[in-house]
Order: sequence, then C-alpha cells, then structure tokens
Amino acid sequence: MQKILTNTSIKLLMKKIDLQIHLNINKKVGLNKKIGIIQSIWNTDITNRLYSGCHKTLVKYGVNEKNIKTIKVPGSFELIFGAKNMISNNPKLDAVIVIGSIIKGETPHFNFISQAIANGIKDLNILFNIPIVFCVSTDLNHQQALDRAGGRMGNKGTDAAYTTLQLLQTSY
Ligand code: DLZ
Repeated sequence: MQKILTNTSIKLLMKKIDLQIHLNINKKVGLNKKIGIIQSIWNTDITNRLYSGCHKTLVKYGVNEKNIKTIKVPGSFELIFGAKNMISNNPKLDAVIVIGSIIKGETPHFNFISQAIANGIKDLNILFNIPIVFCVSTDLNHQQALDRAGGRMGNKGTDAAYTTLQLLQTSY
C-alpha cells in the first residue's frame, strides 16, 4: 500500500537524515581548530539565535572558545568585507562562517542583496584556501526566519557548524 507522507513524517524523516550525516563527525574534530565567525546584526534577534546554535555545536565538537574569533558587521552585505578581512588578517584560521538574516520587504532589495551576498561568499571560497561557510537565512517573513533559527525547522546556525566540522575532517 502506498504510504502517504504527512508534513510531520517528512520532518521526522529529514531529522533522521540530518542526524545520520552529523553522526559521521568525529567528536574531537574541533580540537586545535581556529574558527572565525562574522555575524550581521541586521535582524539581530535571528542572527543571535543562529550564532548561538553555531557556537554551541563548535564547542561540543572540541573547538576551544578562545579559538573562536567573532566580529559583528552592520548588515549581511558587509559579511563579504568582514570575511575577506578576517581571513587576510588572521592567516591561522581553519574556517570562517558568515551569519546573516535577510527578510523580504516590499521592494526587490531582498533579491539583489541575497544574490550579491551568495556570489560574494562564493568568490571568496574560490579566492582563499579555507572554507567560508554560508549561514545567511533568506526568509519571506519574521516567523519563517524564527522557525529556522532554533524553531520548528531546526537551527541553520547549528547546521552551518556541522558543515564546517565536516569540511575540517576531510583531507583534500
Ligand atoms: C538595507 C537592508 C535591508 C533593507 N534589509 C536587510 C536585511 O533584511 N538583512 C540584512 O542583513 N541587511 C539588510 N539591509 C542592510 C544591508 O545588508 C547593508 O548593511 C546596507 O545596504 C549597507 O551596505
């Protein structure tokens, strides 16, 4: 008999898949690793939650709090400048995570800025030899942003930390 997937069962399935990916991370991968985080303070209630999920997960996997360097920038557009300068000025960093929250308004600004930031961070990933992990949530409204920042859809900051740890445990 064909199984009908409800919203709840899809969410549970996604959680299980997430967990399977995360279970492959070595518990000590973060030891002696140096991570930079650039946090945009626009929609700061959201980016604080993303930051908190990210930071907690890095520490859980062995990253020493002293080895997490955080800077704040005014808006998500400045994440590109922040990441570029943090990497240039701190050559010992192993990875950088950029955290921002863009919420759709009445104008096309949302589209321009989201595209520009994604492209800017992509360019930095080509330019530099360490991973720059993209944790910029782009949401249609504040509730949707909350849902993804520690609400019913998980925490994208936590996911960004998992992505970073996975990248760090891989040899290239
Ligand atoms: C101007 C602006 C607007 C309208 N919306 C957001 C947003 O939803 N999220 C965000 O992180 N930043 C926003 N900004 C600010 C821009 O990112 C940037 O700081 C300014 O354009 C100055 O360069």
